[in-house]
Amino acid sequence: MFRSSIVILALLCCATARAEDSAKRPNILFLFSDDHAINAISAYGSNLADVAPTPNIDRLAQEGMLFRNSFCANSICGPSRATILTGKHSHKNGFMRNTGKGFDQSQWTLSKALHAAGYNTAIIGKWHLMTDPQGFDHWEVLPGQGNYYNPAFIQQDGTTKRFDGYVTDLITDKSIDWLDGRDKSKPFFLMCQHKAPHRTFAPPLRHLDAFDSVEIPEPDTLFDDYANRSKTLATNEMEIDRYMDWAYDLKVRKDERGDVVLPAPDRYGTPEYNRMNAEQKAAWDAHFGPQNQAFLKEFQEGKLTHKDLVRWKYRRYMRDYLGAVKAVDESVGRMLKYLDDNDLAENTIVIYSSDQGFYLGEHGWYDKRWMFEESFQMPLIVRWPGVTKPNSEPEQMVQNIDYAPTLLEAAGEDIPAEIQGRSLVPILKGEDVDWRDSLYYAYYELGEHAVPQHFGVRTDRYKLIHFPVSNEWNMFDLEKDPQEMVSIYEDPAAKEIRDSLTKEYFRLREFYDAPPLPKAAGTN
Ligand code: SGN
Ligand code: CA
Repeated sequence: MFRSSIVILALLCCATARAEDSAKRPNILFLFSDDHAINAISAYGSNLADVAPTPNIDRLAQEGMLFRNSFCANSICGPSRATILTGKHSHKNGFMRNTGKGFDQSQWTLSKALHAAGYNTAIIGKWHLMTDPQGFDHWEVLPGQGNYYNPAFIQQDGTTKRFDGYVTDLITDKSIDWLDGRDKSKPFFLMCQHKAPHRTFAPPLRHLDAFDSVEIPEPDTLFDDYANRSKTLATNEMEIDRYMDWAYDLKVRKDERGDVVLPAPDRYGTPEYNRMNAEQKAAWDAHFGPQNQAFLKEFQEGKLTHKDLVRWKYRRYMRDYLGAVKAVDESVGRMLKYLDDNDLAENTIVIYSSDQGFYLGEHGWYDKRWMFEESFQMPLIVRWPGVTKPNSEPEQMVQNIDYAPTLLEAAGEDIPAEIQGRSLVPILKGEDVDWRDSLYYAYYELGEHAVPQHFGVRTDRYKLIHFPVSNEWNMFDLEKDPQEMVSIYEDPAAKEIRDSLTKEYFRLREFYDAPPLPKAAGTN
């Protein structure tokens, strides 16, 4: 009897010690959006951000650390998410493009590792990796790209259920509900992942007119002529001018147009509008109807020059995009408030990021994919109370391969040797750390938006981009030419830096064990 009491006591002590340990392990709240450019986050500072502040994301930056030199490994949705989950470049996790067989769930992932380490894990919102999520106690995800209005969510039992409302609000409600009902004996890892502000850039009804009366500044490169760089820049299909769809992106429906024939394209119809209920349609029509009529009249009367037309599209695009961002920012505010109200803020790491950057008219574009700064950059803000110095901005170049090892170390777990990224924990702690001085980039998609496969290296000052199919190289001095308008690859004065960057590019390809490059066109 006496002996068994001792055993029980010892077991209890052990369990208590473990419970205390796990109480100390930080919760992780991963707030993620889709296609949110840093130029649309006021904490990062830009002309645009001045007219469209993001106070809640900014609060996170003021209370935490904002990474100015944060980049993705492959600027496209599924691949970025696969990299975050695995800590590896696309060629190592197998998810190289959005199309294909889907994410290989037999491999190591951050969610499985944190789950095994005793975390209560969940993912809610956009997933986009095709195979069902694994390593999550709870998941509820959008099918594919998902919808903005009255969206469907795939349930864990495999069924799909449609919910009334606006997608960003629903993802937030569901995230808060999960936090409320979670297993409170464990630390949590919640990935709250928005669809917004992804194409079709649909704002919530409450923000339809939020930017109607502000002057939206225009990027210097809106009318880029694509000279002095790879010839593939001019053959892409992501220009606002030629590739924004009238109904789908620009919200000018066919049934509103009468006999007005707009310049192509006009491919998609109006999927979001068709999902709305009568009340939602009425609010949408009340907002867009009169504006569209005024525009169509001017257009029909021949009052708009080609540049006027591009500017009109740009403004419509930006108002809608920024309206969608405003709701994401409100979501961040609600999530932070939940942590405050529930005494969770102190022991929770909060991260704000997005799968890649996005063109907000720079180079005349929307969409992402290119290794140019606007889409290569990824927002990254981390608040870890007691660890990150408030309002700090580290210099180091970081990449989404670093997220998984960072969160593992934060959770007190070992980092598997196969992981290619590095833990950011020393940087978060403000320690002096011997860090990488170059990043590797690889883009593999073929098809939509006609951006060619390309690969490259970036240092703190220079960038080298390799287009193997057209057998071209571009190089930029980011200090002298931050908008990347003139390649200096052929410039004899840049020979030394070109040689060292080329060497570094091939070194990195070897270091990350990259697969062979695609062949030049016309060769086999
Ligand atoms: C969709 C969009 C594209 C976008 C890709 C990838 N077309 O296919 O414009 O580049 O997603 O975006 S759409 O007609 O379906 O809107 S990603 O963020 O998922 O990678
Ligand atoms: Ca994306």
